[in-house]
This record gives sequence, structure tokens and C-alpha cells, in this order.
Amino acid sequence: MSGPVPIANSLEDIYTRDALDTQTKRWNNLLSKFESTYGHQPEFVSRSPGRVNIIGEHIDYSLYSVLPMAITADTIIAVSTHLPAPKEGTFRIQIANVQDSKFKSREFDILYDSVDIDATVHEWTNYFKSGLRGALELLRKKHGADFKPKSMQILMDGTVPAGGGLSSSAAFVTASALAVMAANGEQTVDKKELTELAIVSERAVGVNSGGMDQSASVFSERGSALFVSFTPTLLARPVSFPPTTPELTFLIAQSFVTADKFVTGPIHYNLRVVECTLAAAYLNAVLNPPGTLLPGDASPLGISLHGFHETYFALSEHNSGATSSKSITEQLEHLLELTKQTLTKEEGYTRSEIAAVLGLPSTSELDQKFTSRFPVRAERFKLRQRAIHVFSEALRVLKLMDLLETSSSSSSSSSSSSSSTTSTAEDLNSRLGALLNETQDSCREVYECSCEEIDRICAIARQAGSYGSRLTGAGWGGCSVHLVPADKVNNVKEALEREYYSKLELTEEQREGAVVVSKPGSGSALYLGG
Ligand code: NG1
Ligand code: MG
Repeated sequence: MSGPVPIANSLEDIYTRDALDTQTKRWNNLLSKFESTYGHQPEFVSRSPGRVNIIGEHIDYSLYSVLPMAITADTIIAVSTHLPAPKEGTFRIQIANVQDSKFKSREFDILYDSVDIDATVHEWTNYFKSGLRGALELLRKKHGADFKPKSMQILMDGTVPAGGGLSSSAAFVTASALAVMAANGEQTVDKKELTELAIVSERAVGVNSGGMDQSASVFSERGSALFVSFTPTLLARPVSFPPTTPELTFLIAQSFVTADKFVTGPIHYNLRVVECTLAAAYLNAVLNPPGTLLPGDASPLGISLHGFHETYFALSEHNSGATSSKSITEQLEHLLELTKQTLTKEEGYTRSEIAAVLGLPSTSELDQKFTSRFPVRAERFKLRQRAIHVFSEALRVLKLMDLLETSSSSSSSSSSSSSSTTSTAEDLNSRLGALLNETQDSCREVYECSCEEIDRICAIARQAGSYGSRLTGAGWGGCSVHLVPADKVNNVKEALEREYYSKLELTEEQREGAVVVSKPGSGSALYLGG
């Protein structure tokens, strides 16, 4: 699945047939608006989609594998480099948005080697700048320190709703980084390099994010979900859901509760990242031999629950009862038990309790190590609950993959009668759905990242025929995903309209976009025109 980002020759290479008409109009609008803004045509367009996560929530930053898929909604960026540099040692970025009343045009003159991003202000172009910064680092690595970035004129159009859990940010950052690479003569952009730079550079915008969104945005292939693993290195491979009659669909329903990580990071997202990291350090201090250091890794704070997991079993001779010959599933089950025995405090742990166990002289060392990059606000850290969620969610991802893999091998080898095929399909769908429902329970009860509105949406959808319903993305609002057989889609839509959306004040546009059935879409692409 690695290799270069594909070059699209036409929109048919990018979108599914049902989306072509709308997308053609939208792209034409982008191109003509580019011309009216800058007085000439763009040289190319870069494109990167949003994603929905099927399972594996809030475990990417602990470096456990996840299963997202790309959606049709995306960011497209038209680019021209016909702009002279403003003065020696600098380049110029002119950037505009198709939605210009909401996102104002900007112009920046930037020194070759310093892209400043002020993450304390909420500014739409920060996402472009973070992609720019990451791409320039890569370009400098390739071409040497005196590399001269090109000036760029940019017009962008994004259809992934912001703060909606569908990862508008990753779509924008990856499309931006790709655009910068291409503008500087690199039309062959390695998917893995692009993803890794986007993961790191998105952190410059103020969120300690994991790597799921950028991976899904770059690597996805039309028609397939994507299994992404982060260790020992980033790997992504397409995964198919079994063809069933009626067809299984993914329905995405907005809650219209905007969860803005930029605002609530210190009590929600960034706090969870800190809690998981502290849980890893705490478990390591208590369960591994004194002085054991967790390996530095690609997680946001450099050590992770996955790193603890591996270290613990690697030291299995010391840790009697832990044998490295256990399967990963058995290891995770073992870790769940250990967590329950070790982290007994339901009410959470104070800074001084944690500092004492980690052998740190004071809580200021603890803060320095774990909370200085992004501030968090909490008196107590719920290490027990967060670790339980992570290990159990990592297990659910494996169980779901197992169901998919055994079903595809049995459906190709059996020649069962159609009625038993139907019941097996029904059974499989219920089991897949049950795992999604368990994820939602864990997100609500244990990880505390759901909200009342999402819980209500899930209950309504299940009642109306969804096999499994849960929040998707960071949570605390945003979007939900539902596994629904095609013949129940209308039922679920109507129930949501009647029991949820009709009670909100929504614009026509919001109402239309509230529920969409999304087919797995393709990942990043460059369109060179012609
Ligand atoms: P959203 O909020 O949907 O962009 C976030 C993180 C992911 C992952 C999920 C939870 C960013 C860019 N993305 O997704 O890495 O941790 O939450 O599973 O912060
Ligand atoms: Mg995001």
C-alpha cells in the first residue's frame, strides 16, 4: 500500500460514480474562482479526504491499530507558482478560500527556514501553515539546507465539516503538505513520508493528535476500509467488508454539537493523551523491574501504553505469568486484568501520587515532563479507566478484524444454501455491530468522551435497525457512525429526523447534510489537469 500518492487524470479516478456530478461542479467552481482571484489558471490541484473511524477510538495515540475509512468529503487546493518572491531569502503565500465570507484571504511573506504558527489563535490558515512547515522540513532533508521554497497562490475548498469528528483538519493539513511538495517540483510524493510529516506537523496547531486521520486521508483506497498500525512502523492495508444482501452500509449522522479541540483540549482531548501516557509510565514503574525505561516512540509524548505492553512481555522472565508466547489477544486480556489490580483508584490519581510512584522529586517535574507541551486542566488523572478503555478497545479492533477475515475465508470456501448464507450474514453483521456498540459503551462510561446527544442518536438508530452505533472521532459531540443494512437506511434516517433533528433549529443545508450514507472513498491525489 505504500508508494507514491496517485496522480489523477480525471475526477473519475477520485470519486465514486454517485458523487461525480456534484464534484465536477465543485471543481469547476474552484478552477474558475481561482482564475478570477489570481488572473490565471492554477497549475495543479491537491486533494485529501476526511475520514470516519469504524473502530479503534482514542487508541491511535497509544500506538494501537485502528480501522478508519476515507469519505467523499475532502479538501481540494488549487495552486499556482507564478508569483515572484517578495525579496531575497523569503517566499510569499497568497491563500484564499472558496467560502470567503467565513475564511478571509491572507498573504504571508515567510523566511525560507521559519514558518511561524501562532497556535494560540484560532486561524484557518494555521492548518495550511502546519502542512507547509512539515513539507519544507522534508524538502530541506532531500535538497539540503539552502533549499529555496517557491511562492504560491492558493485557493482551497473544504467540504468536511469542521469540528464534526470527520477530520477536516487532517484533510486540510495533508492536502496542504502535498500541495507544497508538488509546488516545489515533487510530483512523486511518498504516501508514508507525507503521512508521517502530516502527523507531526498537525501537532503544531495545538492538538496532541495520533496518526489515524492523516493515515486514512492519505492511504485509503476506494471501496475498502483501512487497517492502520503504527508500530514498529506505519503500515496501512485495505480491508473489505463482506458483500451481503442487503448490502451493509455506513451511515454517518451529525450531532450538531460542535466539539472544538482547540478550545476544549485541556479538559478533553489533550488531557486524555496525558492520562494514557501517565498510565503507561505508572504501570511501567509498578510492574516492570525498577529502573526500566519505556522505549521512546512516535506517540505524542514519546512513550505509550503500547510501549509498556511490549516492554512488559519482553521482560516476561522477570514478570512471572507474562509469557511472550501469548497471542496479542491474550496479552491484551492479561494487561486488562493487571490494570484492574494495579490501578485501583476509581476516583483517579493526583499529581503528587503519580510523581511519587514515578520517583520524580516533585509535581513540577511531572508537569514539565507530561503537560508542558499542551496545557491540561485536571486535579486527578483517571489512569485506571483510560488504560482499561485502551486495552479493551485494542482488543475489539482485533476481534473485528478477525470476524472480517474469517468471514471472507469461509464465504469463499463454502457453498452453503442461500438461507444459511443469509443467517450467517445476519449473524456476522450482528457481531460486527455488537463490537461497535461495546465501543460506544466504553467511550461513554469508561473513557468519558461521548455526550448525551450522541448517546441519544445511537439509541434511536439501533431501535430503527442499526446493527451497531457509536461516536466516531474524538467525540464530545461531532459525528456518529452506524452499521446499517441497506433496507433499513430509510428507517434509521426517518427515526433520526423525527426523534432528533426535528427538535433542533437547523438550516436547510445542515438538515440535508445531517445524515449521509458513505461508501469508502479514495485517499490523497494530485490532479495535474490536462
Ligand atoms: P478527530 O477529532 O475526529 O479529528 C481525533 C484525533 C485522532 C484520534 C481520534 C480519536 C486529531 C487530528 N485526530 O480525531 O488522531 O485520536 O480523535 O480516536 O486530533
Ligand atoms: Mg481533527
